[in-house]
Amino acid sequence: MPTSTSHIETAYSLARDRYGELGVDVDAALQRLRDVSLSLHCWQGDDVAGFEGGTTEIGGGLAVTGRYPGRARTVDELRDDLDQAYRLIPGNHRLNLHASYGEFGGRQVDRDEISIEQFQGWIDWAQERSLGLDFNPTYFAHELADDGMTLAHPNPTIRDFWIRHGQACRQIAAEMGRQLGSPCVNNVWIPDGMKDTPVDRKGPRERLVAALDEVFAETFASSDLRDAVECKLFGLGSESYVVGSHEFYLGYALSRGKLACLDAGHFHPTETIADKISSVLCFTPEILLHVSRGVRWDSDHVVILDDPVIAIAQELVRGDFLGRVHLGLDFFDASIQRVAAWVVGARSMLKALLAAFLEPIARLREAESTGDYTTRLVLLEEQKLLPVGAIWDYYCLTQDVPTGIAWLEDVRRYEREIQQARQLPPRVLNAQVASETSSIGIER
Ligand code: RNT
Ligand code: ZN
Repeated sequence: MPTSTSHIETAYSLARDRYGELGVDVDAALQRLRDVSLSLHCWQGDDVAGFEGGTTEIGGGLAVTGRYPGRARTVDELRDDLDQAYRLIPGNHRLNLHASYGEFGGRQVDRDEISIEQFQGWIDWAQERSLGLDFNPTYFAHELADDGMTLAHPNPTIRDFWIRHGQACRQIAAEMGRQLGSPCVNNVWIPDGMKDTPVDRKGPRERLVAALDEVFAETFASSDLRDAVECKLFGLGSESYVVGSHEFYLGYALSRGKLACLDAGHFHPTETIADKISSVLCFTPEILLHVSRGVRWDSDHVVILDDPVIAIAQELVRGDFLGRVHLGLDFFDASIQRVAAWVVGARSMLKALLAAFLEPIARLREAESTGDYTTRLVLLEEQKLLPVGAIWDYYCLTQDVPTGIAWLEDVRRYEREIQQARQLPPRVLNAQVASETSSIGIER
């Protein structure tokens, strides 16, 4: 049985007093949490398949594993699933679209030919819901990306194709930002790299600089568009060399006034991104984070409330960086309920931020600045078991989303009523239609 409202309110009031004793203003923390907007990635809903209708494998060194039934197969299904996810995540959040998720209407529109036409439906949909949109060119799952090179490709014809794709995406993204009145972050990630040790590390990087400069040649208002570039250490099939490495894109972003995108799964397996935030933000006004979870490799597991995520949230809050950091989620797990995956990931990120807003930061700072590292350590340990869960429940209550795990019931109902029919193979559906029609006397 779900916890009653009065229990939640009582627990909240006790918890608030407890935090108050440490000098923490809980109401102010909740106000700050309300202002946080995460960009929910569309690709968790359909295993990064998109709507181009081709049969090309995902490629690009990305891998989605699992066969949980009910994957969204159409734009409408994905929108239904997103609506369901947003209903269960407290706050107002954004949607992050990939270029392969346009409304192509069964037509073959190649990547270098896409335009706002295929995305106006998404903008209208977002407008109705007061959602901001973010965007990504799709440099994978395409025959011209099959050999593992796109913008850094040695063949100028292929390179130019991908440059045109990048340019088209910026036009679309800027128009999304303009119409929605909220800058659209357009994030460039390319898979380019090599499985085995290359002898020429320089050539592809020089080509990539030149190609990116062409992609970014057109100027757009920063109120409409923000460009980001995402680095990576390695991918499947690009284990030995990735053209767009961390140093490459950090240099590119800093020299060209772009946002560096730090993905939590794109560094050495034991390397976390929390410590990078305050360094990079010394030199650039804004960055993009892809909050993800690598398990042994860049596996894009669903985000949970683990130490790396807690550390990211602490850095964002302690450094007062939330106004300068765009927060995107990036994971794709096809082994569990896909709507639940979104909800768990988003709620965990928000929980981490709530915990960070609730830190007794004044006392921690004072201890540190006076060299009292003992008190700092004791306080940091103490705060781990403070009643943040009671504050979270109350936040969910006030935001009109289910508290505790009651949201899972909601997902299960949605799964039964909406997603289950998607599991039926066409033969079964046809047979069903046939039996229904024959029972009312219609000839097949
Ligand atoms: C790939 C990058 C990239 C993708 C999405 C689908 O390693 O993380 O952000 O996950 O573009
Ligand atoms: Zn990413």
